[in-house]
Amino acid sequence: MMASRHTNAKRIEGLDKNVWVAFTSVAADPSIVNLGQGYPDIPPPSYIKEGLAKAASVDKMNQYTRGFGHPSLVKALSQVYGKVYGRPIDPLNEILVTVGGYGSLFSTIQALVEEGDEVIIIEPFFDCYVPMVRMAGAKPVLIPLRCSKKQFITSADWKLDPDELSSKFNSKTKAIIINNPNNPLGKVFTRDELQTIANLCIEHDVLCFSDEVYEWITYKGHQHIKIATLPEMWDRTITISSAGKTFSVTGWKLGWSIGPEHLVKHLQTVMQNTLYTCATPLQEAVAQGLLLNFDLMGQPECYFTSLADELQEKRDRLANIVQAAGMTPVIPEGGYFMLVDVTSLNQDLSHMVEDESYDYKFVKWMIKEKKLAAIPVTAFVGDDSKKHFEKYIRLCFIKQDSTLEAAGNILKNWKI
Ligand code: IK2
Repeated sequence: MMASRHTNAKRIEGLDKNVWVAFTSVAADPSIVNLGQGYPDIPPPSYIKEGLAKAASVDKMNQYTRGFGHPSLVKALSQVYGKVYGRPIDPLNEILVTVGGYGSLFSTIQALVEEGDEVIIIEPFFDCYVPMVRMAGAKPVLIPLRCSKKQFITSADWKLDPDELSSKFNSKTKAIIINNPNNPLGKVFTRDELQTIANLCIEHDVLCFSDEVYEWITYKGHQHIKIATLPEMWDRTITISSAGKTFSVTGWKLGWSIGPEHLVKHLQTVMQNTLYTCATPLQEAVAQGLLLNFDLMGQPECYFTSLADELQEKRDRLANIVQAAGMTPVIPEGGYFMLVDVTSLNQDLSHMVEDESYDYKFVKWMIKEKKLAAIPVTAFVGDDSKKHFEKYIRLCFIKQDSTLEAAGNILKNWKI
């Protein structure tokens, strides 16, 4: 065939592989127990579903709404986050509503990162950060969290080396992306850790993009702190969150970025020239859900905190199942994923010829032979760190007890 001149644009060169595209097709097979992609199989709160039905029954709610965020949603967000940040949030100028956490990350990076810039990303990272930085023409600069403990590991044992972090900042550094709580590790950054990052941002005049889609999901003894609330950080931080994660409705794909007007106005420029607006009834339903829980804040029924209470039991249950099967879990402080070290299983995969990391082979083998799906952890790191992460898989535990039990039965009978 003649070489076509219709090749891909350079900005997407080398970005064709994607872990979700590769591994989510298994979700369609009902014989597989799926602890892979991070979506709940527990029902979302009934008021959120009812709120959507009610919104869609009003004629005008089925038409376009304000581009940067439906008025009732940005108002509800400013109310909830005004309380969390301890400062008034201007609903029209300091918030952008867009398509999911993905859309928030994309509009942030497109709006503020320039060709030739460097962007620091902490490993393991949510996989889309690197391709989004590359699409903006910038260079991702990676730094790993490291763990020196061998037993009884929690996500708190994974730490940044402050000197190594400092060495990554230079005159080309435009931003650092943090994910707190972290996916896939579940790390919740302490105030001291955030202060170290903040000090470097201030010293080098660097922006911070803080992906906090799991902001409400932290377990007992751990507090989620917004880096934007540290001194001098509001003016240089965009904080990203997601309705999908907040209300267990990942299929709704609504997200928001919050930050100072002088930054958010550029995200709004990206929004008005790409997607323009998001689905009106979904925004109305999320607004009503936020207001309902705003009134309940501080009470046990508030979904912002009750979901974490429910998930803590599931986390502990999965950790016990994994340990009983002879594997080593990394107990997460937040989020709804657990890393599991599978080294001790000594699973021989030398018959699998593909040129892939051990974890990719392991997960493919486990799906086929054991009917259990997970996500390989090297999807969340750069090439240089693969060797440190290839014996880990990621399990998702926002699942019904029956799903966790089915996974437990597979793991219990592993050696048979
Ligand atoms: N940021 C992080 C850290 C996320 O985890 C997600 C959601 N994706 O998770 C799926 C998985 O890891 O299995 C996003 C951003 C994107 O959020 P949204 O779904 O609202 O676009």
